[in-house]
Amino acid sequence: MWVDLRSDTLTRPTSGMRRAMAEAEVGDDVFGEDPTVNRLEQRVAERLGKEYALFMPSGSMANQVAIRLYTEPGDEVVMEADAHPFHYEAGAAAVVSGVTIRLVQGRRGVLDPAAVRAAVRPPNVHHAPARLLSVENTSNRGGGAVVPVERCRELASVAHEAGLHVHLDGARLWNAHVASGTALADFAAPFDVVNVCMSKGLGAPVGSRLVGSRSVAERARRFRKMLGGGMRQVGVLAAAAEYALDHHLVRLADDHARARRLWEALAAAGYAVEAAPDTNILYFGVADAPAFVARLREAGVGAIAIAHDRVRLVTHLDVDDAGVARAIEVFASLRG
Ligand code: TLP
Repeated sequence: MWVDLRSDTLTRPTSGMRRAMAEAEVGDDVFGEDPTVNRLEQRVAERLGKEYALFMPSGSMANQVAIRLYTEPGDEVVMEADAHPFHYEAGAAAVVSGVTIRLVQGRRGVLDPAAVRAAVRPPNVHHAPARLLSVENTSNRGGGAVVPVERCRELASVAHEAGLHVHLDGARLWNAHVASGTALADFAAPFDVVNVCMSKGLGAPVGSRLVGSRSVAERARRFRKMLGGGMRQVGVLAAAAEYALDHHLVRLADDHARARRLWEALAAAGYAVEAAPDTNILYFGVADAPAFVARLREAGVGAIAIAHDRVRLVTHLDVDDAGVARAIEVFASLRG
């Protein structure tokens, strides 16, 4: 039995999802004529309480377009030290937008408003002017931590007062919503623009949405085209995302419960676990993470060494209770 806990991006479309994809009504989305895309855009926008939700091929492109929307070359973007656009987007902000990134240390990936205020420097000829704050909810490298809605509001208001726009990297906002009970629209409200991914916990094969006002979406549509993200009969992907919203949102609670079970078992077995997971991501420390991950793989468990001494596990749609039980056995045997 292979239990793949490397990422929630690994999920394969279920048979129901594949059927929805096969039956999707499609058109050319660059012409704005794909009915399934248009319907999904409206549904996601409504759920997030914004005017528009533009289909994006990936979360990385959504984040990069968000940065491009609010900056010019030579500007600065502020984000938490563990943020995805800094660590995992191939340096795109430097290339696509020509910006510098200012990192602010938070706790479990969650920023402190006072630290953000302190990081935004007053206008001065020596400085790259800060134009955008990017907030990640949940925080991936922060152990899937939920940024509570009050914190989101405080961060946005500090940034807005300082004249910055505010972006939410909500690749896993669905998890934050299910774990906290906070409405998606309440989470999204403080932000000028929001990225939500359908291809993580929700289990769609491809696609994210960039959500904001109609005028933001119109400008984003141009940058999406510029980056080669204008796609044609993309309704087959939108149908998968729509199916995911209908069938895979509430069940994220199962992933969270399984992550918790894993964390408890690892702690009981003496692993150096980090904080108990809020959602579906957990980390533990080990002396030689790549070697340990290789041993796990041999024993049938997929994990990622995200640093020389730190391992990540992620629960998702394709890992059930039996998978978690098996993983727990393997972890126990590698300790013994
Ligand atoms: N995260 C992936 C990897 O890139 C690390 C993963 O396995 O977790 N924002 C956040 C918070 C993300 O975690 C990710 C993907 C993205 C954006 C980018 O989404 P994609 O992979 O669609 O470009």
